[in-house]
Amino acid sequence: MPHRSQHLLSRRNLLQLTGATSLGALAGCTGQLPGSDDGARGREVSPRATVTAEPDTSVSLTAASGSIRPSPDTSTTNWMYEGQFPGPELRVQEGDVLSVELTNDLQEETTIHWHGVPVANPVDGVPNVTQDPVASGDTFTYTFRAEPAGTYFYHSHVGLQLDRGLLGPLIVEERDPHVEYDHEYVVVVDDYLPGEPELPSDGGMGGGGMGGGGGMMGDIRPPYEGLLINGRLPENPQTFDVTEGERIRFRFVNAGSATVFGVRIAGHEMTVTHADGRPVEPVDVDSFVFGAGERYDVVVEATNPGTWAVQADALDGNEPPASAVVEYESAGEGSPQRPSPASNQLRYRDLRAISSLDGVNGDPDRTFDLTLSRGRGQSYTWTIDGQAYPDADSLQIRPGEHVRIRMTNQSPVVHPMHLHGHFFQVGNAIKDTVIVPGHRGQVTIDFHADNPGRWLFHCHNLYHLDAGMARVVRYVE
Ligand SMILES: [Cu+2]
Repeated sequence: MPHRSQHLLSRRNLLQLTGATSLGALAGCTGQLPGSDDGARGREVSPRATVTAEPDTSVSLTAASGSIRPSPDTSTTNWMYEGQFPGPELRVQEGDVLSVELTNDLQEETTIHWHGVPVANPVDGVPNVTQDPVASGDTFTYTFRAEPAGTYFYHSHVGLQLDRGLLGPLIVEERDPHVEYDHEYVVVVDDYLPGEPELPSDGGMGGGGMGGGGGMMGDIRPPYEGLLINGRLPENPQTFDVTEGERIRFRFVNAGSATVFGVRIAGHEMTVTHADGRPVEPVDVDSFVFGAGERYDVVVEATNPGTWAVQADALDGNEPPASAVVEYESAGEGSPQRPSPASNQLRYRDLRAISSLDGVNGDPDRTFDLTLSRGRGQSYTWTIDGQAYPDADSLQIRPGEHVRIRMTNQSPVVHPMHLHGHFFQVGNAIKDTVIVPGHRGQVTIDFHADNPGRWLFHCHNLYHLDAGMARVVRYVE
């Protein structure tokens, strides 16, 4: 990271000088451990051991460079797993032990993170936090019990590799779904960046800036050349075949690196059944919005024969929407009908988890008040309470605690915040990634400290993460 020493200095100065915010934050920290700095004061709690049982499913994933063809006349070099983009769908039954041997055929180090799955800490895939990165030419085996059921995805957690194509869906099937459906499709929505991702250069407010607000606090969008559904540009859409009378489950994954998508299906209502893989009381909508790292499962009743577009618009970009097609058996030739404007969009407060999260009733044992903002100064940095990871204090918690994190977003752009290793309660939903709206948006999450280790808590906008918007949540005793 640039400006390491300067940064630490400025942070200390900030703590001394800007009483209000910092003191407020500390005061809100009930039961603050002695020394919230990364000193050696709290003794670290050992993580849960990784599973040693024989795997039910064993998979090999080789990360390597290759070429993709998102449309017939577009071809670029990408990084991917098993020569596929998105990577192979991994599908297991709830409770199964999954073993994945990663082989690194890239020229640089890599890891795999199992986004949303509360795995044991040593296999969480965060470089230099839970493991040494896997060097070029090396292998590393991730073994974990796949639970709870849900729609997840896996991706590299090194640098900007996710935006280079190192991602794929992970489906953990429930043994007893709370909704009925006849069959299902996985829909991976993504932003398409040919070539090597780069952090915006210093200043971060030059040409091409966008993101609502602009200026000092605005953001820059990577030079995306389109939006994808299952690796395909809109001129080359995938077709989902359906038969009248069927109920179809769509598992939507936002695998984008810097895009909030608004999703609609023309001619059909969607019944949202799962948020971030967790079952919710079914709620009918005509659209939903999701940030990088979020997932929604919906069930659609095929009662309106024809050819219809599945459409995902970038809310923060102006590329043509990512598209796929729902086509009834009976439909003739013809281009798909586009969806009507959204009139009944899903809101977080519509989400009610089917089963509640243990250990988060009543008052929290510990509360963190965290401010999300753009770093001061010239370099492109994003901060949590003025600190840019890795030059940032860990958030220390104790096993068994009910932990609350209150976030306030002092920037004009949204931050989809993701906690590794735990689900959290937000409103009446249980999720692992939540959008904190811009312009002083506030979101409070509660979780139960039931999975010891070091867990990254970060913005899932990959560029914000890479520019510092992360902290390690660390279990101490
Ligand atoms: Cu962010």
